[in-house]
Amino acid sequence: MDYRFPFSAKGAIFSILFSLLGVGSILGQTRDTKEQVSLNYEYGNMSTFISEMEADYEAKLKLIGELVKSKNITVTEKRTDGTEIALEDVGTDGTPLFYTTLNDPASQTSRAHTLYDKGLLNLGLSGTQMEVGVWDSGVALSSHQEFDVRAKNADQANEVSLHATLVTGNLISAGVEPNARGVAYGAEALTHDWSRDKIEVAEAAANGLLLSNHSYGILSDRVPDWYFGAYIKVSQDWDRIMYNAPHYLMVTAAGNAQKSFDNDAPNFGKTADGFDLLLGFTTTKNGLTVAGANTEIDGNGDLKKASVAGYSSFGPVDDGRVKPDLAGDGGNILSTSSATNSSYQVSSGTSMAAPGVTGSLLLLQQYHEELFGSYMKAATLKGLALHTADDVNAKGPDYKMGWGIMNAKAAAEVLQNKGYTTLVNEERLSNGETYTITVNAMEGVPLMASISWTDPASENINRGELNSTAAALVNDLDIRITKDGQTYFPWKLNPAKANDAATKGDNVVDPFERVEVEQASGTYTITISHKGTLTTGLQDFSLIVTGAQVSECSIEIPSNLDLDNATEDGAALSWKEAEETLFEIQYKSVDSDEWNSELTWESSVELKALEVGKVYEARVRSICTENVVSEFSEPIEFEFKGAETALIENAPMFIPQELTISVYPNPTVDYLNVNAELSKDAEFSIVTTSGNVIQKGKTQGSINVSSLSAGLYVLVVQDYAGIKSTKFYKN
Ligand SMILES: [Ca+2]
Ligand SMILES: [Ca+2]
Ligand SMILES: [Ca+2]
Ligand SMILES: [Ca+2]
Repeated sequence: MDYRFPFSAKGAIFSILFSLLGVGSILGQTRDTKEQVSLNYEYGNMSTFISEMEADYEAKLKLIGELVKSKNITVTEKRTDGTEIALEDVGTDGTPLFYTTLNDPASQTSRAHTLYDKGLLNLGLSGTQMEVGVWDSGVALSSHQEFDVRAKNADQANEVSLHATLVTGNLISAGVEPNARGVAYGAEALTHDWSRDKIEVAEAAANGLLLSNHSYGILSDRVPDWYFGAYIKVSQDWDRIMYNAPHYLMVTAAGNAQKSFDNDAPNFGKTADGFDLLLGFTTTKNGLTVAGANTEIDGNGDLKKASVAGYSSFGPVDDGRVKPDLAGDGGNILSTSSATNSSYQVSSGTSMAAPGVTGSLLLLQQYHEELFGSYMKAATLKGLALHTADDVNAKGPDYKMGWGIMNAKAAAEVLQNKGYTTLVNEERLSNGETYTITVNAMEGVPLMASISWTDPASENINRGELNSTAAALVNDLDIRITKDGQTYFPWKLNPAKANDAATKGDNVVDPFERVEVEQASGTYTITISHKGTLTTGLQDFSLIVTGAQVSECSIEIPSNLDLDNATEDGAALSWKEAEETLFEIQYKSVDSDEWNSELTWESSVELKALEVGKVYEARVRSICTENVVSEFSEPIEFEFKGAETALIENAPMFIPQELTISVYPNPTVDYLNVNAELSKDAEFSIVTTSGNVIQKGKTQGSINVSSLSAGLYVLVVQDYAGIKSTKFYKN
């Protein structure tokens, strides 16, 4: 076989060596990694903007003072149901804008629990040493028993808030009370009150903050109707913060105004229908707006049922973008209360749905750093969440739950299979440029490609026009998939028919576009281009592709491992060759516990420095990416005697490779049938692409796989005739 580098092989070798040698990255968001995140930020832009916001904030304080005097307005209120309200902003038209906490009438729903130690994916993720920002009506009760020293009062606010404590607990509670364990239960929360929120976030983001949670919003019963769905100054400011700090993502609760009757002039339907209720920073282009849902998840982490919660505010925003972006469970969440250091409380609302999503996103950042040594850009993280959300109701997005229910398990699997069956690429488009890539579809699963980008803040904000359809989008990128003259378009929604199912076509409003090819087969071209002129000259974007055979690599256990020949200098071993596959050969003397390891793209290796008279064993495995590996083959044994070296006969490990297997149907749903001559002692195991055995037993041809969650697996069958593996897809 020729020595040749497959798909990005040099990088792969380097990173594989890196991880195999255990030089693994430092866990968590240490100072170094935070600096790394912010290394490429343009400090000038952010610090100028922070100064502007500081001046703006001082002016607002003055304005609020005058309003309070002249109109006898109450600045802060605490209602009997616990809702906290404060006058924090003034609109461009002079409207006082009150912030309100969003509780109203988790981890399972977002599938974050599958990422924990002993979870379905068993990734050991809990957010340890990761930081998440919380802005709320006050700071959390940092002395609560669930927080150890992990909840920090980060802006010296005096007000300890029940709401902030509930939100923070939902994010990081250790699980002293197991039913109240937070989604990222090892993470640190930097808690802040909502005054000066933009300024504080901008400073933290410039220093590497990745995520912040905002379970509050503008009070909906005190604004003119044109505010609903409008892209206003607040939306612009937050988009500018995210544009200047491209690793930072803001997560906001959609609001609980669905039944408020507060918008008398919605852009679709009647007031009572509940559409067009999004306000303020929930209408940003770059942030993630979370709806509340009621869900049912089964033991495999698969979504069984989902409906939008009765309180959750619907979109659309006036320019027709998909908002809210996605949904999480906000119903009856048990969390930390601020009453005492050991008290708890159940609450509901999009306030509780948002931290479930924020915490899951934090775990995905932690996972990405563990796998690849760096954090994702915010556009990549958001794109990943929207790409992998469980679609609900009609196919495609809608204005109630966006792209569907957050699925951290599916998102983690995309990262795990990167370079094998998925692509997660951070790219850049220059003005006038087109980006093209061809991919081979995996049979039996949909081919899906999406682009996500952090768009520059729009210069045009709404200052009072009711239901203005002017698009806030600045750089209009487009993704298409083509094959044999046929073009597949992305999803789009029509705000004039807000209750209708999504259609496919040219999307001119969203900074996230997803294209799907249902029965994909063969080679497809993915093209990314842009309309008009890129105002900034270039636009970074993140491309995610799933359901593709990115690498021809074989994830199967290498077969026919054998002793080729031996000389005085060493022994040569060989095995069956495979395309684009890196092999790891391990060998050791049988009286040693330490394996020696060698990596090669070839199907043979020469072992040197062997001691005459010693008995050695050797085994080999396939490596497709650093995270997609096969199990090791059964070892072979030989006594090294120079040219006289021979395999040790009757070694129980050496089995002639005569077993051939194939499986059907593939993809399968409930049963996988094995086509092979099997004895009654034949055994099987099912292995994830990252090498975890998740099911094993005896088989004589039919294996019940109904309990597996959807995804790619390797079936390993062992019988007297040998051991063979093949991959299959579970739908
Ligand atoms: Ca503050
Ligand atoms: Ca849908
Ligand atoms: Ca509107
Ligand atoms: Ca577009």
